[in-house]
Amino acid sequence: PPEVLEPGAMVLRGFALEKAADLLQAVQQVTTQAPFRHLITPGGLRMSVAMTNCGRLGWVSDRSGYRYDPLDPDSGQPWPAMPPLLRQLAFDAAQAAGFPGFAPDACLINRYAPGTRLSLHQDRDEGNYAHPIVSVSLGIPAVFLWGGAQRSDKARRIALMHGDVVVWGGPARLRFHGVLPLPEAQHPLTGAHRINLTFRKAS
Ligand code: MD5
Ligand code: FE
Repeated sequence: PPEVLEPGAMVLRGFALEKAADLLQAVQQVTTQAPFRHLITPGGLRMSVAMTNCGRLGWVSDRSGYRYDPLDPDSGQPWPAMPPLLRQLAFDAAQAAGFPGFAPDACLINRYAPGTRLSLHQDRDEGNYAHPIVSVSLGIPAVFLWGGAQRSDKARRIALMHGDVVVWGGPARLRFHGVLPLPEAQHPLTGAHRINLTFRKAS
């Protein structure tokens, strides 16, 4: 049964488990076209999470700010198409969480190595906050920080394991959130990495 975090936000434990190996193979196809890279924040810091994208739009950051861009700035080429397996999983997870018809146009792929963290932030670069966000965790486990509407609100800690899917919609869509530094660990499918797929309708 889904774990409801608050209305609109739920954890679907193991929802991606049986497709995990195929999902990771599709990610590998994407990364041969658009390799993982460490983006620079508008403040000039190198992000510890390595990122790439697939789909019509990709999330990028540089000294000029954050944006969704149809072109990979490293290659000048469009991002690789979203593999149908990924698109379908996001659609199915959103539906299971009560958001039928989810049609993501952007899939951000985050790679965490031991020590990598994602500091508290909100996802505010999308055009319409009525669309949910679907997040798929693969590889070594992580502790997700789930805060409130204000950065200073106390954050809950949620363990996210290989195959877990979280859907963030409704009032939960704009919560502050982050990921604690990843521990040293090994997973048979990803080695010392956590891979997170974040599906969004960006425009
Ligand atoms: C991750 N990525 O585990 C997370 C999964 C990012 C990011 O946060 O921006 O790349 S997405 C988690 C998320 C998305 C939207 C809302 C909320 C959480 N939330 O309300 O907590 O790499
Ligand atoms: Fe986020």
